[in-house]
Amino acid sequence: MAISTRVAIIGAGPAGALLSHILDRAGIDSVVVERSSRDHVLGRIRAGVLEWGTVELLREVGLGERMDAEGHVHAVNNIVWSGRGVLTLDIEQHAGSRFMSYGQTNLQEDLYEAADRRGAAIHFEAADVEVHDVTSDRPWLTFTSDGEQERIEADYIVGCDGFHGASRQAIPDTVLRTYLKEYPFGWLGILSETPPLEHIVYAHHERGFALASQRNPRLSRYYVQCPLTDSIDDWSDDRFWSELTTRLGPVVGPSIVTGPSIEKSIAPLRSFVAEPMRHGNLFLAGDAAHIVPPTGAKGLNLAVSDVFYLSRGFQAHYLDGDDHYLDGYSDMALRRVWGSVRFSWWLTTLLHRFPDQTDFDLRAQEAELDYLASSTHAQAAMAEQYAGLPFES
Ligand code: RFL
Ligand code: PHB
Repeated sequence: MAISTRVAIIGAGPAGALLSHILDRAGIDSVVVERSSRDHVLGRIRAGVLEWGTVELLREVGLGERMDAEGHVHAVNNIVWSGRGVLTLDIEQHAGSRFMSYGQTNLQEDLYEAADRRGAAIHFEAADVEVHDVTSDRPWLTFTSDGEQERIEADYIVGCDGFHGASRQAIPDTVLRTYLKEYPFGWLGILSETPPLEHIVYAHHERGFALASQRNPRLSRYYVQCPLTDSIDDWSDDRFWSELTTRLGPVVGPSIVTGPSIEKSIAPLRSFVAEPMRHGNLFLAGDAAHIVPPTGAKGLNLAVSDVFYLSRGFQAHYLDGDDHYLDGYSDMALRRVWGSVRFSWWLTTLLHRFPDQTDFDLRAQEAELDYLASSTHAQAAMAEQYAGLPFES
């Protein structure tokens, strides 16, 4: 027996779970298939910074309560380099909006709790997901659950299955254009149950990039740039703290409260875009269509803006018989995607140490940072992009 629904969603990460949540509020039924177990998805430590547009959207769809109680609202972030003082970038002053520290893990918990409350159809541990007939009026997908093959028929299929998912592969090579840039380093990230610094601090240092971030008043998140060949076994806690405090420099470094790490992982950095984000009745959203290096804190926010555009399109289609948002989805989403891709690439290039970098390149980076410190125009441009470009109407 096939399951029948309006929108079949592949992947229950933030993009897929949020899309099914918003559609449900609009009375549009959907079914979600997720490859991993619920605990596995909830155990992933990822993003931590929400743009204000993301915060407002989450509030609007009834997901704001815990976020507002536990999230930390910031008006500024800090940048340090060359052992100089701290550049405080006033995002609120320049861009007119603030941003929030709230872990993706917490948002994912909020999404699953909301899904439980409404009895949402999420099939976890769905193996071998394949999509079929995406250019027909009734595309369908198959998956295996407990050894049984299942089939879902839908009006639309949405691939929210991340960078390594199955949905993008269903778009023929003759249609799909991809753009990839891989950076020659990764980020080693740790979580520690220690009080964080008050503000987020980005550091450019000749030994490499570092970042001090946070999850809540008792939980800190820190990153250092490392070679891709490193493994977490190369990084004892002592080595990590020593490297982090050195890179944060003499003004900020001594303020770090160290303690045992409770999570440690290395992530590669890449920029990737797949165009178009629609083929027939298959749509792509979030990391399934694009990846940014985490330096600009944009990945989760882009997943949310894709879902905003797409859910608006489905509502216009089902409630008003109007397809112009669905038809414009790929172009509209990609305009915002490329804005964030460009910003994330720029900030990554500005703040990291590249293996083949010459002394000239290093001084040019420092000169650009000095310019940022001295020019309110440069600060305004950075603040506007960090705060997040507006959603198109
Ligand atoms: P996800 O979260 O990867 O979820 C995809 C889901 O699809 C499932 N899946 C499949 N399901 C069924 N069949 C298949 N064949 C499947 N293949 C995969 C997966 O199990 C998974 O559950 O994608 P989504 O929903 O698009 O969300 C994107 C965000 O997770 C990602 O962009 C951010 O985490 C990126 N990111 C950050 N973004 C921000 O906006 N602000 C930040 O501060 C920020 N920091 C970060 C980050 C990512 C990082 N890493 C680990 C790359 C920091 C780091 C270190
Ligand atoms: C995080 O808190 O995980 C974080 C913060 C800022 C970034 C990237 C990640 O740019």
